Amino acid sequence: MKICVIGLGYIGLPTAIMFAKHGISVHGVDINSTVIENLSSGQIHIEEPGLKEMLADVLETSELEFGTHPVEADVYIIAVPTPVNEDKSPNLDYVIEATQSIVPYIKKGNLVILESTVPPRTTEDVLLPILRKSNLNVESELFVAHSPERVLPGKLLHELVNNDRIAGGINSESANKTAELYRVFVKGNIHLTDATTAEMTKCMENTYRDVNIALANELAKVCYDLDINVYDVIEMANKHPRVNIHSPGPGVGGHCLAIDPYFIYNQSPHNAKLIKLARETNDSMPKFVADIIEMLLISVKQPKIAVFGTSYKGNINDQRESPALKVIEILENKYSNLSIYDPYVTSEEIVSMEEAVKDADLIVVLTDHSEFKEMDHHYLARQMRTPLIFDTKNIIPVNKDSELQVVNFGNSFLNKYSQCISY
Ligand code: SAJ
Repeated sequence: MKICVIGLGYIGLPTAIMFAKHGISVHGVDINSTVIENLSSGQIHIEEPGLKEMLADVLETSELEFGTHPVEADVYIIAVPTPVNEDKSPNLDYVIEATQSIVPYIKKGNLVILESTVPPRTTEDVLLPILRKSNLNVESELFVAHSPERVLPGKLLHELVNNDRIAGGINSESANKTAELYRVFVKGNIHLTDATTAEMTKCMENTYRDVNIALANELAKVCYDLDINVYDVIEMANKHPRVNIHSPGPGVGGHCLAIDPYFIYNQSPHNAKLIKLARETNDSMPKFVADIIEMLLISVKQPKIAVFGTSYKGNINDQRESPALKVIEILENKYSNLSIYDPYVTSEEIVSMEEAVKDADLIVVLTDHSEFKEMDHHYLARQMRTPLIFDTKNIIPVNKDSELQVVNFGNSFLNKYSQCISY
C-alpha cells in the first residue's frame, strides 16, 4: 500500500512519519521546496518532542520519500492549513488546491481523506465537486472521508496514537476503510460517522474550549472590578463535581481555538451568537492585560518592560495567533523601552534573559514556559530597577516575603487603590 500525504505541516508531517514507521510506503508532498529539501536530509521545520528522531529512523528504512507533487497512490491524505480571511470567513484555498492537485492521479478504489479542520459541509460541498472532475463516479468508485486531527501540539506523537479518532465517510464503506487505515497505529477508539458530522464535531471540540476559556476570562474581568481573587473562585468552584472553569490568561492563540469557532459561526451566524461573543471576549484580553500594565507603571517615568514569552502556549515555539504578540503590539505603541525574552524562539527581537531584565521596571509573563516557573527571584530582583512581575498565566507563586513582588489577575486589583507599587 502507498499513501500520499498532501501538506507537511504540524499534522501532515507527523502523520506521514507515523505511517512510514509502521511499514507503509509514504510519499509526502509540500509546495515549499525548501521544506522538501530539508526533510529529505532529516531537518524538520516544526518543533515537536521526538519528531526529528522519528524522522531519522524512517528515513533510514526508505519507507518515506518527499516531493513537491503528488504521485499515484492508494490513499491520499490532505492535511493543509485552513486559515480565516481578514473578515474571519473561512479560507479554503489550500484545501481546494490540494484536492485539485490529486485529481490527475486518483483512480478507482482510492481512498481520499481530509484531515484539515474545515467548516461543516466542506467534504460534501467543496471536496466532492472537485473529485468528480476525475471522471470517476465519486460515490461508487472512490472512498472519501473526513478524519480530523485532534492532537495537542507538544504532545503530538503521544496523542496521535492514543487519542480516539473520528472517521466520517461520505458513505459507510468510506468510513470503514478510513478506520481500517488508521488502525495501523491508532490505539484509541475509532468512531464511525458521516463526513459532515465529523466536521462539526471537530469544530465544536475547539469551540467548546474557546467558549469555556472566554467564561474564565470574563470571570477574571468581573472579579477585577469587584476586588475578588479570581483564582480562589476558580479553585473552589472546581471542587464541585460538575464544574470545570478553565484558566484566564492574556487571550487565546494557536491555529485552532482562535480560528475554528468561526467555521461554525460563518455557517449559521444568526444562531451562533455565544460562539462569536466568546471569540470577542478572548480577543479583548490583550487590551485588558495592557491596561493593567499601564496601571502598574503609572508613576514610573520611562519604564522598561521585560516581556517574557511570545509563543501561544508553553514550551513550544509556535507563535501563530499568539496573544503575547498582540500584547507586545499594544505595548510597543505606548512604551519605548521594551525587551522581549523567549527561551523557545529565536528572532531579531528576542534578547537574553539577562539583557531583558537589566534595569527593568516590570516583567510581564505572557506564556507558561516551564523555565519561567523556576526563575531565581533573588537574582531578578537584584537586576531590575523595580522588582515587579505581572504573571498573566498564574504560574509564579505569590510570596509576600519575596523581594520580587508578584502581581497576577487574582491580586492586581490591589494596586488600583495605590495606583502604583511604591518602593
Ligand atoms: N488557554 C487558556 N486557558 C485555558 C486553556 C488554554 O487561555 O484554560 C489558551 C492557551 O494558552 C492557548 C490557547 O488557549 O493560547 C489554546 O491552547 P490549547 O492547549 O487549549 O489548545 P491547542 O490550540 O494547542 O490545541 C487544540 C486542542 N483542542 C482541544 O483541546 C479541544 C487539540 O486537541 C486539537 O487537536 C488542536 O486544538 C487542533 O489542531 O485543532
